[in-house]
Amino acid sequence: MVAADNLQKMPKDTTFNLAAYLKERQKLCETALDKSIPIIYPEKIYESMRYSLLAGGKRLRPILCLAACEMIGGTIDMAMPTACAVEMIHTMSLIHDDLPAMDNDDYRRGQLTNHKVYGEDIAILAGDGLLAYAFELVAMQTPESVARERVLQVIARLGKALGAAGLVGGQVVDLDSEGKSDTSLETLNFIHNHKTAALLEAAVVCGGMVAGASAEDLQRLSRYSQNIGLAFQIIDDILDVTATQEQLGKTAGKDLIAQKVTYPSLWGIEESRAKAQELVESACIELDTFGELAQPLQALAHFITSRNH
Ligand code: GRG
Repeated sequence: MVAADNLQKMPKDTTFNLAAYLKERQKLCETALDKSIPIIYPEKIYESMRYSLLAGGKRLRPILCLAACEMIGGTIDMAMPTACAVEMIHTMSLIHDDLPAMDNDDYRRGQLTNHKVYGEDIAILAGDGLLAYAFELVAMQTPESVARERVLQVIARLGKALGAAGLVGGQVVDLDSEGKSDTSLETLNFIHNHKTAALLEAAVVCGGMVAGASAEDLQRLSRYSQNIGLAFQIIDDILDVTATQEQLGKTAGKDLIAQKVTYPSLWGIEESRAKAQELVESACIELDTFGELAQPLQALAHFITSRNH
């Protein structure tokens, strides 16, 4: 959930109430996610999937997906299955990232990691289950008002964002770079453009696709989200050194322990913050052409740099 002190740092906007917007959207997403996975036999796997999926989290990706769809002229109903799918994919990537074979973390979203509660075998399968179900959800539950061709485009875009050309590729290079103090800025950008920005981009672009955005508008959405994706990661790196475990809901200071090169380790904290701010400004400019309709996505971009968890 969004901390009030965080929102006070947001640029003043007399017409758009981001705090109220986030609260309402988070609630909508929580309800849809809760309904999406009932517990049936074999209960253990559904419980494990729900344990991580419903553990809180900012729900930034589904909220971005819904906002992009609405900006282009679509409805929440049209985008909700895609929004939930993106959150399921994000959650599965967190479950697998936390495994002993990867980041080996004990805490996530303020609670014990999935494998600490259910064991490694079930945690791997819970991630697999969420990933598979995400695609089924988009294919089967996107309403008829969305042309099937668009649904196909969304499925393809999500697949591309996750595989070796996206999250998986970014994670591989990230694992390779552990303990290497000579990691270049180019490699660091590769890692985060793939590991973090790719899914944020897919969330936004797929939201636009569902609503039938033109190729030109999809390009704008893509540039907007690449910029906020990198800004998001820069802030994530800063928080890793400045925030507490309670604020983060996961172990703080992990990058230092893993001897990872990060944006603050290359540029320092103040310059990193300034770069993140620049990226957010560039992201917002991409959407100026949509006028007032762009307010939610522009406010969400600013939220990324002002967050404290
Ligand atoms: C996708 C097939 C497939 C495999 C996963 C493990 C892996 C491959 C990739 C790692 C991806 C990863 C963990 C990226 C980090 C992204 C990131 C900055 C997460 C934190 O996001 P927040 O702050 O978290 O939005 P909440 O909990 O608020 O949702």
